[in-house]
Amino acid sequence: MTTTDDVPAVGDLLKDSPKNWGKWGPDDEVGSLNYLTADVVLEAAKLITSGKIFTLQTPMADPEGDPVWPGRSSAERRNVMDEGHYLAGKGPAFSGGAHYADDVMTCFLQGSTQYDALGHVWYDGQIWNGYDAKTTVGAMEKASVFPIAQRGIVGRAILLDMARFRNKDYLDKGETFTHEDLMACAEAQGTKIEPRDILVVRTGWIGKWYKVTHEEFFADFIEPGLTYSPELVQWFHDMEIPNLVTDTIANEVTVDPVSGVTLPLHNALMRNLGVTLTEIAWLDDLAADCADDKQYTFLYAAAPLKIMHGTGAPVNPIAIK
Ligand code: UVW
Repeated sequence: MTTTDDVPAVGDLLKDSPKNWGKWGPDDEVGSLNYLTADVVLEAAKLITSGKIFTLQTPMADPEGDPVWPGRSSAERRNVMDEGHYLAGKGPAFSGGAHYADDVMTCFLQGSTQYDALGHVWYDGQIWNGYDAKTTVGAMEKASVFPIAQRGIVGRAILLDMARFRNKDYLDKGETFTHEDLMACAEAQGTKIEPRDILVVRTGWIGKWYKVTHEEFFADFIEPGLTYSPELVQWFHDMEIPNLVTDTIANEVTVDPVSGVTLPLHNALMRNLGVTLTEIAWLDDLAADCADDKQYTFLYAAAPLKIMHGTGAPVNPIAIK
């Protein structure tokens, strides 16, 4: 089956791709996060030597706009109570006279630094672990972000600064790299990707959002990122990678330049292997520090919001050195 004369259906592209369905039981909803065992957490804790912490969330509800996928809109926050209400005589009267401010926010759950639910993207009528795609109708009944949020994510992470590795402030539109490039980047940084590492990949792309006009950012929109190959997917499988964190909106080059398929790694990694995807991370401060102290591995901790039935949830991950 093909979607056009030239572009294969994603199911055809991935027909021989490995799957972890059933590996953690028929009811699993957190996938490769199962690799982050207590032993992995204890090993990661040994990387804390200086007490430096970095928060990896990109600001939300920026009045200038948030970097979101085309078609989504920025988070909007507005006050529903503040001193203005009291000045207008409309603030609630508390005994003792206290005043307060309150606000409300509307946002895409995929529209900020976020964890994707494992059921966020699929093909051929099945989501992660083989659940029926009809379980997404109305509200995600299976593989929503909630079980990921309940579990939390803690492990050893490695920053792979692809932008610095390629001597750029940020990678070009549509610029690709492979797992072999990630390994070369790690080597150039004087470190090595270990099995079960959380991969934190910096392209500089979200940093670019703050350096160029929004028109320029979105013109001919195609993000840089990892690009699909059977070898790359097998490498993620063999390395038991639990989580891919990037400073791009969708974790991979927007369209695979070889097959023409859009976002094939969402399916190959997330749907089939259960790799959790974390997008729109703020990595520039962490990267500057890693370049300075040469410590590219650290303890990574993240707890997305416990949004029931969510396709994703905002998160402010923390890297601790
Ligand atoms: C899409 O759903 C297009 O991508 P993301 O995983 O970034 O939300």
